[in-house]
Amino acid sequence: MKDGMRLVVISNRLPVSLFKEEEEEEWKTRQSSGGLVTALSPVIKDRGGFWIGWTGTAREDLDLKVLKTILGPSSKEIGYRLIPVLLNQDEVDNYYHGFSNEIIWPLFHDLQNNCYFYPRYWNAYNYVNNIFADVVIGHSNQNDFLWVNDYHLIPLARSLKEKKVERNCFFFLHITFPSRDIFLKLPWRQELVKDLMEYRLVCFQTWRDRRNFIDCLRIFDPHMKVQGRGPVVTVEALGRSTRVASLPISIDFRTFADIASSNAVEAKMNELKTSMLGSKLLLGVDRLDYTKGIPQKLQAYRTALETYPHLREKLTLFQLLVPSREDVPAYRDLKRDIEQIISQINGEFSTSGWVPIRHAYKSVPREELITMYRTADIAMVTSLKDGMNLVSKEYCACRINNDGVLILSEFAGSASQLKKNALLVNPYDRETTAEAIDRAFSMSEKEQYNRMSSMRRSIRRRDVFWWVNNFLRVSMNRELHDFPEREMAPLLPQSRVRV
Ligand code: ADQ
Repeated sequence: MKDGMRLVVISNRLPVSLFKEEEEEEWKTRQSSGGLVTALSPVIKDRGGFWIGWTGTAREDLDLKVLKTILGPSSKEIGYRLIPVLLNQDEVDNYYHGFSNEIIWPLFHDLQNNCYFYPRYWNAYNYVNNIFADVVIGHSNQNDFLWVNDYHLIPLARSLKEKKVERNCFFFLHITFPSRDIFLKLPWRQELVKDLMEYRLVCFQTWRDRRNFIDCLRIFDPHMKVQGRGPVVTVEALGRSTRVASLPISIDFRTFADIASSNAVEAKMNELKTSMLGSKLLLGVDRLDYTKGIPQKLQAYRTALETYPHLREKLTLFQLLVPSREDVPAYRDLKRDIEQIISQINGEFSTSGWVPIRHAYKSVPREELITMYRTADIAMVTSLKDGMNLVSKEYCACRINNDGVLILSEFAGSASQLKKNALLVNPYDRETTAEAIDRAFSMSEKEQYNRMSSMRRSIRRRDVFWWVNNFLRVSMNRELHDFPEREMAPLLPQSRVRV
């Protein structure tokens, strides 16, 4: 390990969540789903390192001795250490449900009507970032590479600085950065851009996000300077200088493709195909979130069934929904709306032998998900806005025969990479989205092959390891091989669980 540098990932949540079975006392852990975990886990696992994050449960509900005994074996099982941050119920309500999920998440996805700009949320956001800073200080040293992830932790570098602690902090924003007209609605807008400038690198998913950030900075510092060209530039603004980059996240392409070609998946795929009784499969896989455009997808499918009657009984929509943020009212409302639309469409179009929409509301094991990707003739992503969207890339990775069609929202970050070969749609435009469904349904094998093989090449070349390598390179001129392989990162002597 060069210079004793360790890879430390910091994010709101640890990559495992704690849960209890109904009527059972014993805590268990489950690996979390979600883009960030999917993307980073293979990397830390293979290269050593540790992960700092909140346990996902309020500390009032946790027995701390038990917590240590759960996280120890979990760390061993997943191959890297998990360092918990403990938050009480009030902090969870105001920092997580409040500032993160009711301000930044909707605002950055252009849905300002879903925002509640309560000052107590802002105070809790800063307070909790201070708690994270204390845990970081207790477990890391000056040599470590601190990779801070996402919008929950924007003030972390500033918190460390205020505590007069020097750390190498680099930031990646997984969600989009909004245009200035939207961003300016935030009461704490200047504070947030200043906080981002405290990192040595601020990295976005796409050029568009980076351009939006630089546009916002310009409002607060008209004399700002941008030096350089290409994916990484140096920005001098607000009395600080930092590098600002865009680097699209990706997936572990090879693992997805390998599992997709396994005998087990092949067998399950055949079973699933038989159960489709000759109908083609149109697949949706989304976290149940109002940014994913799920009602829009269902309505476009309804329009397709109305406008193109030959699709009836010949194209079935399977919508997989992973439960998410169930404590937030907007998410509960969305679930209800989706169920209503599904039952209306099924009521309207079902025949004695066919139900147009099947759906499942659960997180499914990876092999099952990959079986769905392999079986689906068409995958459809209709995000109203999305930082990247890993589902679109996972679907392509699993199409090992270079067939299948991807219908992709032009508002997903992955559209900038896949726009030539996916069928791009504006999910607000129901008629043209329905037309894309019909076009995908009738696309020739040759066209499918040409489009899919090209998308797969691009995703294979720029997989998650490419993403991590480039992030390390632009951050500190490091490569993945500068970090140890397959070895648990040693903890510092002063390390302890902060209780
Ligand atoms: P997310 O909003 O969570 O991520 P996305 O990129 O689509 O969105 O990732 C979702 C992940 O969950 C995928 O890896 C998918 O396989 C998995 N998943 C979805 N439904 C599932 C189910 N029912 N069962 C099991 N797994 C399921 C955020 C940003 C995105 C960005 C990622 C990564 O909002 O824009 O792409 O981070 O940076």
